[in-house]
Amino acid sequence: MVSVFDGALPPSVFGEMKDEIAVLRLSRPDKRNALDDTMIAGIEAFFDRLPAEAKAVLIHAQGEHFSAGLDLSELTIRQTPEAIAHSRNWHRVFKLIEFGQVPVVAVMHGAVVGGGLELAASCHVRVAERSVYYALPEGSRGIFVGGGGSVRISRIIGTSRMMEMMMTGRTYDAEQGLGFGLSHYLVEDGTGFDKGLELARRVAANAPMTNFALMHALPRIAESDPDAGFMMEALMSAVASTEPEAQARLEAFLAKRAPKVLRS
Ligand code: 1HE
Repeated sequence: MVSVFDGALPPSVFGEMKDEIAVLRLSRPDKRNALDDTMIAGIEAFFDRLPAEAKAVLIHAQGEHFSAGLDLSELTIRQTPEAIAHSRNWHRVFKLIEFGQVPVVAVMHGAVVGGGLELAASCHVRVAERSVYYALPEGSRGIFVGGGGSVRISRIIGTSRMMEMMMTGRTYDAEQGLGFGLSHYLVEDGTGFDKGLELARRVAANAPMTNFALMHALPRIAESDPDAGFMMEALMSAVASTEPEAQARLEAFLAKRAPKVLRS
């Protein structure tokens, strides 16, 4: 079957549709999915070409590791303006993930390191297989995060823990990462893709306006001053609840046609 992504992506990034879920696979296992400029451009092309029927995205990776981070061979002999442009390019592409059209689920395994963790942090729901470990080895490489990590990772685990992680070069395992929110789910090795797909399908079944509010309004409300935040929440809530989709769902519940919220 011809895919909307055919011919548009480099060999190191594979894209396919699984019904209404767009799946992106990091496919450079020989280099442990180290992210070079071509892969970053491939991720951008994938998000640029998301078909209208895509209701959620699933990102996962081929090989033993999710990603070894920035391709360090690209860091040799660069001038400062070029280095700034490189980081700003990652920012632009990862913003397509965080503030794009649809929610993104990441399935991680093995090393989730440096820029690989920055990529995962720009996704909305994260599943970790037990083999996962997290690190920010920038400190020991003499560099600094450049893919949005100082904003996104510090927001997830706190500035203090991120600082310590980078200063000492420590790694955290899957259980610890679950505790800090680096993943939302911890599953057995080999089961992450199925779990991620199940979650992506669940997210895709939400009312589109709810997903829009969660992706675009919630993070901004959380970072605004409380007074403006409460106002923005009231507006967003009014927009969502007056949508026909919301009205239909509320009516279904009141008519006892919708599922109850039960302990899982
Ligand atoms: C790479 C990279 C890379 C592997 N850039 N080529 N990231 C790091 O500091 C992590 C560096 N990588 C590692 O620590 C290890 O490769 C792993 C623990 C992830 C995997 O180990 P292993 O034994 O399975 O593989 P390997 O033999 O180390 O690597 C296989 C090949 O991938 C090898 O190339 P080959 O040509 O010799 O086969 C490695 O050189 C290559 N490779 N990782 C380039 N990262 C926007 S700013 C973000 C800043 C950062 O991300 S800093 C973190 C960088």
